Amino acid sequence: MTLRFTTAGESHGPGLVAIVEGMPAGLELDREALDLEMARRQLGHGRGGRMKIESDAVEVRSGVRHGRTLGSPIAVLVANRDYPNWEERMNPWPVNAQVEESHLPRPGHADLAGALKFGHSDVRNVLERASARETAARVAAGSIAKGFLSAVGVSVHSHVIQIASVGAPQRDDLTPEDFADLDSSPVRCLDAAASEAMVREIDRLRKENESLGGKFEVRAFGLVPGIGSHVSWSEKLDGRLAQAICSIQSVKGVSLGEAWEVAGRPGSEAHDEIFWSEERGWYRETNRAGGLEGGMTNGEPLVVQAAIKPISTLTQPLRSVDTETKQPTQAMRERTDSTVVPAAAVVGEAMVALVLAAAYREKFGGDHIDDVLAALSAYKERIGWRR
Ligand code: EPS
Repeated sequence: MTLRFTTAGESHGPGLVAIVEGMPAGLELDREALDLEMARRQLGHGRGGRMKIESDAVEVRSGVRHGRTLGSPIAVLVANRDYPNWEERMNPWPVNAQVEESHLPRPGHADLAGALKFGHSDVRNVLERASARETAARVAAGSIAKGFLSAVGVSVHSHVIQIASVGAPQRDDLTPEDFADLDSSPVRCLDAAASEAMVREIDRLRKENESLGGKFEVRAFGLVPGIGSHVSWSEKLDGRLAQAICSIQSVKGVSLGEAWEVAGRPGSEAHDEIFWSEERGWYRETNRAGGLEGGMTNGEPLVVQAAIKPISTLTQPLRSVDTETKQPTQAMRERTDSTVVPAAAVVGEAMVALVLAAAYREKFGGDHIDDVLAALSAYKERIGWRR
């Protein structure tokens, strides 16, 4: 048994859909927790006007009854409240109106390659799906994965570690409790001084018609060793996490543990020495590997970082070419966000949760959540895992 999910939906269409397949039956889902995840993705200094329109809520259409999963596919809907303003332009059916096409692709966006590939003269047919609005559906799916992970003792958290050139100090000692009040930070950064500097930088660059990128980190706690596998490339958890994170709109780089730092260090300072004690069982005193060795979890917290490029919709557009006339022009100018790094961090949590939940489903199987818990408990017993 694995866990699969897919999303559907355009940014200004009627709404978004996610289907999550492979959850065990009997898992209790918390409706408020689902809606809280959706709201967390909408936070963050630097969002644009659209977030004042949307107020995302998950509507469960199947797979759950009276708060518990049935073991059948779970379908969720997230409405686009902006749709009534776009009903002519985005109607699934023909309309009695002249709908203007967009021919001005943005550098850095899917616009040009997507229009060429799919044969669209209107680049809106590409940008509507490429839009990061789709991540609302991922967070809906991820919130279900988080519900499953919580039952197996795993929690997933994120924080922003850089916006534009403003970085936060690196912390190695984080625990789940450190993330408790993080959503009250306007940029979801754990360091108060860096947080203020990030807000100032967003305001400064926004006035200069610039967009901003940055970095976020996702950490997962409570993992047992041996999730993922060393035996086949497609089962290696490192690769699965990298794919999931890099599939998030605007993410251009991913690092697992201290990847970029250890590349420059001697081997003796690159790894995490192995210890065992009666009280703790297996443990490490460092976590340079970010909880991953040989494509598997090693029982230490998972640490994943992502680099995000600045949004490609600019209020002072870059040079482009009109796809119809082939004349030089400026890229399209649209309502947009200045930065999405705080929101992307929440999306990163969802993607990590979905990858981890899938790997747990593969390892422990089970049709009912109690089967999963029994298999997990037997495994912990066999390997002598004491955490
Ligand atoms: C997005 C552009 C903006 C963002 C949107 C992603 O939307 P609009 O074009 O309607 O102003 O607000 O993100 C969301 C709607 C969301 O829910 O995250 C883009 O082009 O990627």
